[in-house]
Amino acid sequence: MNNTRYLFPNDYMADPSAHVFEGKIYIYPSHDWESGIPENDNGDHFNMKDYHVFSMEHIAGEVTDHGKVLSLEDIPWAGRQLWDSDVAHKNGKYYMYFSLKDKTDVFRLGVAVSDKPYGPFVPQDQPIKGSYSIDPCAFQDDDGAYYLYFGGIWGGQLQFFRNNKMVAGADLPHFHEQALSAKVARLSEDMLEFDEEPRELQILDENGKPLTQGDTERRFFEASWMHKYKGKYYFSYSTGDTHLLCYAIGDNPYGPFTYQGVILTPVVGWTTHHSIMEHNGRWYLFHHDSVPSDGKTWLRSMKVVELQYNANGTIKTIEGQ
Ligand code: FUB
Repeated sequence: MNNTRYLFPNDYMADPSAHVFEGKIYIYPSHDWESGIPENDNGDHFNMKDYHVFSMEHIAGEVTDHGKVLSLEDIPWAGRQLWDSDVAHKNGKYYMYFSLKDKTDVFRLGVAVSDKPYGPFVPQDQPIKGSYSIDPCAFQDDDGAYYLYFGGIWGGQLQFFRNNKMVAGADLPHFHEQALSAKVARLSEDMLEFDEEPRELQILDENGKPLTQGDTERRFFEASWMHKYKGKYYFSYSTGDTHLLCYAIGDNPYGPFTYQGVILTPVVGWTTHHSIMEHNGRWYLFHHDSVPSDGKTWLRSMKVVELQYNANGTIKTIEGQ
């Protein structure tokens, strides 16, 4: 498969997180809809209220919609906006991690549990203790340990936190200051809590210096994803207002990571968000764009395209348009 393929033309789905579970490809996207809320920098127009799960037998296969698997009204601590999610598998159970504003309009990370990869998922009564911001990615290392990566600036609210606490008056760093970055925490054995205080994930430039806030074409904005290729850890993310999917490579799940380049150039639509998955020895980039909705950035459609590596382990850039 070389060409980009839209996965589900019947409805708007974004932020696809893809995994192989029980021999099938499962996709966990956000569910976009026309809520009529005007666009703003806080992302209020992304007013999602439920999640669906999709599966396919192989990458070119028919896509099955397993229907609604978790809804806002089933989550006791819910305020509004179900943003990006991801799913992990451990000891026969499936754990869906999701981004949601609580009743005070602060983004937290929730977890919901199922016996099946296709749900339905039953939410915990409270968000994950100590969690904040958006875009969880659950990564399992070869020793079985799981790590949760998360964070997003602007509407994702990361700029209001320092050292894992909300700080009155905290905001984005200045142009020459170190950029805010994603957070990473190992998950507890039962997958329901952080097993440690979230750590700052450092992304370094070619001179070993942390990226700065003014370096908008390389610094972290949102959409964390982690995958492993030939023993190296690849942290990929969106640069948000410059609309790139980029990646950085490290030697362990915590980093530091060194910036490498662009995976995907800008797509149609403001946001860009992805996951990377191997299936039958080939690698794939799942992502979204707003072509089918004629550029409406809050109505996105999920896609898949093959991803290729160079011999030195760098990723070949894919054109978004
Ligand atoms: O889908 C809502 C938000 O848009 C996601 O959480 C962000 O990463 C961006 O894709």
